Amino acid sequence: MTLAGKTVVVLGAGRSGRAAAALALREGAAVHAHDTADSIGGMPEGTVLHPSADEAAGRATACDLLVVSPGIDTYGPLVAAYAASAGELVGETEFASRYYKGRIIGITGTNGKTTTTELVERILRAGGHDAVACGNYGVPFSEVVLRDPVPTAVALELSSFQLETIRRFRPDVSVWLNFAPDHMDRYPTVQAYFNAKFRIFENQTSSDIAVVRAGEKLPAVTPRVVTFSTEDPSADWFSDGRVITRGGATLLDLEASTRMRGLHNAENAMAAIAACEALGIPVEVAGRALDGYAPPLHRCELVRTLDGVEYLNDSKATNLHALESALRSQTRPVVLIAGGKEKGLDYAPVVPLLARKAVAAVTFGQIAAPLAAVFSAAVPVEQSVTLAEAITAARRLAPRGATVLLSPGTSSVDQFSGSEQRGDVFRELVLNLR
Ligand code: UMA
Repeated sequence: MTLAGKTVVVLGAGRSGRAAAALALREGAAVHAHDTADSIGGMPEGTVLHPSADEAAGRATACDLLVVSPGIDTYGPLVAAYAASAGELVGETEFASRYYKGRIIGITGTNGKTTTTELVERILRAGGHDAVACGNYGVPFSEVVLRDPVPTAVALELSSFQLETIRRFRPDVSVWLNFAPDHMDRYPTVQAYFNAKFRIFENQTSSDIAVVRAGEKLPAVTPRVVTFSTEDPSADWFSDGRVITRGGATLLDLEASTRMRGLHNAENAMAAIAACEALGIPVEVAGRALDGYAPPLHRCELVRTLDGVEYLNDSKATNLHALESALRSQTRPVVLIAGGKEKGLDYAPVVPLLARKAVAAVTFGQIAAPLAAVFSAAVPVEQSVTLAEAITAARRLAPRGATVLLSPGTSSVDQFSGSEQRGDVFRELVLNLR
């Protein structure tokens, strides 16, 4: 009971907060949950609830350990108020890692984290581990630590929000997929966002491994680096997007034996195989584990073909880089549907790619007007308010043989509860088209 006699304050009573509170209770702490919402539900029994949290409540609260949920700005005034009288401030990932003794493959990057996390879990299981995909993926790490038996390995998806509050957290293998500006509504600069993510390597030693996309501009890191690439055949792992090779030998035929398509998926698969090999899982086992794999929903998911037009659901694209990846991998003329919440991103860099790949675009949501202004430098653009209106407009604009691609390029919370709900609504609307 390492926390016996200690007071733990959990700030944010969502999924992470609930799991962190349960873990702190197990460890014998007196646990208080604070949340800015006016009611708190679902916390484990024994937690003292403090709804309507604000800076004044924070200043009046002392604790030994403050566990901050990832959705709360670590550098904002609310956390500053709570941190003033806290012995130590950590995030939920750091907190859980202190009670976990299994192997950790930590996965970060601006895009592809979720797919890679899923692939790593699949390979780890094929390699004999009782592995779980968790972290930003959906299941909080603390929840996994509380399981009985505790899984022997985790595929831990890590957002910048989770990494910015680590202290001693040290993955056996870190995976750096890619980096592009995102979350500019939370970070003052792109560099600040990069710095948060780069902390994944901070506590690794020379006996640990970092799996990194070749060509990423990273400062030197301590762990041994293994590279993968779809551009540079001299990387440790190489793919042309169709097959994955190493040392010239084909390991996995993506087109023939999986439903993964596009260069970004080849990168995700290579990163996952390399990361698991670092934990001792033979590449042949990894190759067999990925046989038959179909990517998750909402990632360039083919919903249907109607009047010769394909409708693709890429609702998971919540930033510009993901939108660019989806556009780049299209082989038919595209009518792009994009838009959603204002995140402070600059969309001008996509204009040349849009001009090459698209015949028209439809914008919707909070950023419909500014996005339309940027996109109109490349293609004819129509503006809508709702996703339903955007689909109607896209259908009208799409010639036979085209692809209507929902790849919003920003988050959904101006109109939906999250990107999954947005994708589900898109699928349903498209399936109901007559
Ligand atoms: N809250 C406050 N004050 C605030 C903001 C929020 O009290 O200023 C409270 C809310 O009222 C709510 C709680 O905090 O009760 C929510 O906490 P949270 O936003 O940290 O969300 P969780 O439910 O704990 O989910 C988090 C991750 N959410 C975020 O990082 C925003 C989930 O990632 C993750 O799956 C989950 O932990 C389990 O580890 C989601 C996400 O959107 C999928 N991630 C971002 C992304 O992928 O782009 C980073």
